[in-house]
Amino acid sequence: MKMQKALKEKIPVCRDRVKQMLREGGSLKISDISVRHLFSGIRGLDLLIGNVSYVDPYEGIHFRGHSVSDILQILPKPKGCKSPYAGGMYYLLMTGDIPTLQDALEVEDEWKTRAEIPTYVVNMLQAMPKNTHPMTMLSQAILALQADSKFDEGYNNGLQKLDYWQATLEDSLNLTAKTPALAAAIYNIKYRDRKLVSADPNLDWSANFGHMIGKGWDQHYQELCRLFFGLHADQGTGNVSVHTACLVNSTLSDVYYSCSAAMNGLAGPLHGRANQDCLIWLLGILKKFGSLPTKEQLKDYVWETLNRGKIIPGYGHAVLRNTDPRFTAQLKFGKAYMADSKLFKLVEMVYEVVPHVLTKHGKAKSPWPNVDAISGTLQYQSGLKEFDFYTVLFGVGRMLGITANLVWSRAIMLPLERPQSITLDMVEQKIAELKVKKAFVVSEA
Ligand code: CMX
Repeated sequence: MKMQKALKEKIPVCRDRVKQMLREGGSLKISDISVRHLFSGIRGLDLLIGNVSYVDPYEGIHFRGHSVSDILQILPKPKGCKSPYAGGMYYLLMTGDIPTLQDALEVEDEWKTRAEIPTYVVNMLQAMPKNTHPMTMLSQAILALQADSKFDEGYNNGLQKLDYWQATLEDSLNLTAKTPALAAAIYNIKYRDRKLVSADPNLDWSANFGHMIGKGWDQHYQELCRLFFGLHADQGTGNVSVHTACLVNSTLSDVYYSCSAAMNGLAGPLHGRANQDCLIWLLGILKKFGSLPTKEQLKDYVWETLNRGKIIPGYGHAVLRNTDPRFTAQLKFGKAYMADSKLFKLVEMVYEVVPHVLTKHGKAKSPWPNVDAISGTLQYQSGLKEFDFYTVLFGVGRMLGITANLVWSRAIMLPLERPQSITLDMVEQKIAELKVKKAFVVSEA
C-alpha cells in the first residue's frame, strides 16, 4: 500500500528530527505555567506533540497544514460530488501528503477488504438493553474487537519498539475499516428492525454508512456523510477524545483500548454530545414558539437559557476564538440543500443572535459557534432524526484522526504520559514562597 510505504520513508526522517530537536533544544523552555493553568484544564500551554492537525484560535483546524476550505478543494472526490473521500483524508492525516485520486481509492479499497465485523460483536450489540446509549454501544463494540489486535499479538510475541507503529497501523486500518459498519449496526439494532445491511462494494467508506442504514438511494445524504466525517476527523491532539486515546495508548494499550476510551470522552456534553444537545435546544425553540421566533424572542430565549445556569450548546470553544470553519462549511451545505427548512433558518438566526448575547453575558471566552452548532440540524433535516445517535457519527469521523495520531505517537516513540500532580497544600506553599521571593527581589531593587 502506498500509504504504508510513504510512512516507512517518513518515519525514520521524523525520528531523526526528534533526536535533533532534543540534542539542540532539549533544555530550552517553551511554555510557562501559572497557578491559573492548574485550575483551568491546562488550556493554552504547548504541552503535547501532535503532528496530524493543529487548531489556530482564529483560523480553526488545519489538517496537516491545510485549512477546512483547502481540504474541501484539494482532496479527491467521487465524480460530480463536492465532498471528498474519507480515504483521501486518511491518507493526508497519516502521511502529510495530498493524495491523488488513486491514493484515496487505494485506502478506500483497503478498507473494503477489512470491513466485515465479527458475528460475536453483532451478537453482543443485540444483547444489550434497548435503553443503552449508542455511544456506550460504540465504545463496547470497539473494545470487543480488541480480541483481534495485531499490536497485542505482536507485543506478546516480542515485537520490537521500532516496529510498534506498523502493528498500530494494522489495527488502525482494521478498526477504521469496520467503523461505518459498527455505527450502522448500532443504528439498525437500536432504531430499525435490528437486521444488518451488508456494505455495497461500489460505494466509498462514508457513503456506505448511508447505504447500511437504509439511505443508499440518497445521494445528498452520501454527500453529507463525506462532509461530516471529514470535518470531524481531528481537532488537534489536545481535544479530549484524541488526547484520551493518546494517553491510554502511551501505556502501550492497543488501538482498540485507546479508541474505546476516546469514545467515552467524546460522549460528554462538553465535547461530542453537544451536537445532540444543540439540536434538542433548537427543537425546543421551535416548539415553544410554534414556528420561527422573532429575533427579539430568540434573544430573550437565549438569555432565559443562560439565566437558568445552562450553556448554549454548540457555542464557545476551548481553543477557537472565531467562528469554527467547520460550522461555516456545514452552513454552506445547508444553504445548498435545505435553505427553506425552518430548523436551518433557526440555525442562521441563532448565529446572528447568540454571539451578541454571549458577549454581553461576558463569561464565555469565545461567543462563536463550533462544529456542533449545526451538525445535528443537517442530520435531522436529512432524515436521521434519532439525535442521541449524532455523537456516534462524530465518533466515526474522529476515528480517522485518532488512529493517525496513535500511529504517529508510536512512530516517534512517545513515552508513557505521566505528569506530576501536586496537592492543594503544595500549591498554597508555592504561592507563599513565590510571594516572599518577589517581595525580596522588589525590596533589593
Ligand atoms: N454558553 C454558556 N456559557 C458558556 C458557553 C456557552 N456556550 N461557553 C462557555 N461558557 C462559560 C463556561 O461554562 C465557563 O463558565 P464558568 O466559569 O461558570 O465555569 C465560562 O464561560 C468560561 O468558559 P470558557 O473558558 O470560555 O470555555 P471552556 O474552555 O471552559 O469550555 C466549551 C469550552 C466548549 C466546553 C464551552 O464553550 C461550552 O460548554 N460550550 C457549549 C458546549 C459545546 O458546544 N461543546 C462542544 C465543543 C466542541 C466539541 O468538542 O465538540
